[in-house]
Amino acid sequence: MIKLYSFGPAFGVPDPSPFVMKVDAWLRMSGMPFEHISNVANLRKAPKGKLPFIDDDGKIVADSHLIINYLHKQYGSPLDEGLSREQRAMATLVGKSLDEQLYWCLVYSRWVRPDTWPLVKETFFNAVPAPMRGIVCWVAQRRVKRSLYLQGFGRHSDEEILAMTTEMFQALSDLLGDKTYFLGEKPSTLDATAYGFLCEFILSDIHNSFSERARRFDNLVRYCGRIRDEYYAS
Ligand SMILES: N[C@@H](CCC(=O)N[C@@H](CS)C(=O)NCC(=O)O)C(=O)O
Repeated sequence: MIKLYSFGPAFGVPDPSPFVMKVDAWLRMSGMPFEHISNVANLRKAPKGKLPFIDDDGKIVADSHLIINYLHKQYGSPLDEGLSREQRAMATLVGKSLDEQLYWCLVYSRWVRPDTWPLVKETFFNAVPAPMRGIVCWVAQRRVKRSLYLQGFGRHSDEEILAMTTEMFQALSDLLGDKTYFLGEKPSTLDATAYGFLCEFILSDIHNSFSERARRFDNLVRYCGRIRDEYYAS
């Protein structure tokens, strides 16, 4: 059985990583059996130092995009069947803009904002022995802030990042419209990606101005609820 290496439930969702959630949703939507191997210590085993990665009977594949490509090639999937070349192209580009832009919005909203960082600290670092905890948290947050700065997002103001994030939600809401899934009545890989990200803002129990903005888009809220009910009921 496919083993999905993940962090494990946090913030009221099955995993705090949108990339783990993307692969998880893709596997569920494709009807492929899999099991989670959840532990933050998986990071130490991760071939690229990041989660998720999978172990498919000894074949290790890391990175959500490469995992999905591998699984699609290896086993096929009903997702994306019947899509036109234009739909596939659009889905690839939209999916990548979530991976490369909305991801940093999420990271900023959790790791930098003083209203959410205490929760993140408690969730990820409570197991660290008390005398070490302060320094471990400080180093971890500094590393994330440095990544944000090098990526470029860390140079924007809070207001600018919130506005950019809201633009992403608006674009997703407009693209979804009143359809059941982003490309029609059937789920596609783009839905696995979109759900992976949106559930982190909309269904998580994090309450900050970023998640509050996402929750203003009724069709996105209904979309997340629908996918959760359909694929995560048991
Ligand atoms: N491109 C990768 C990104 C994965 C990624 O950034 N994972 C984050 C969690 S959301 C991670 O493992 N971070 C740990 C670290 O950087 O130490 C993918 O699509 O899987």
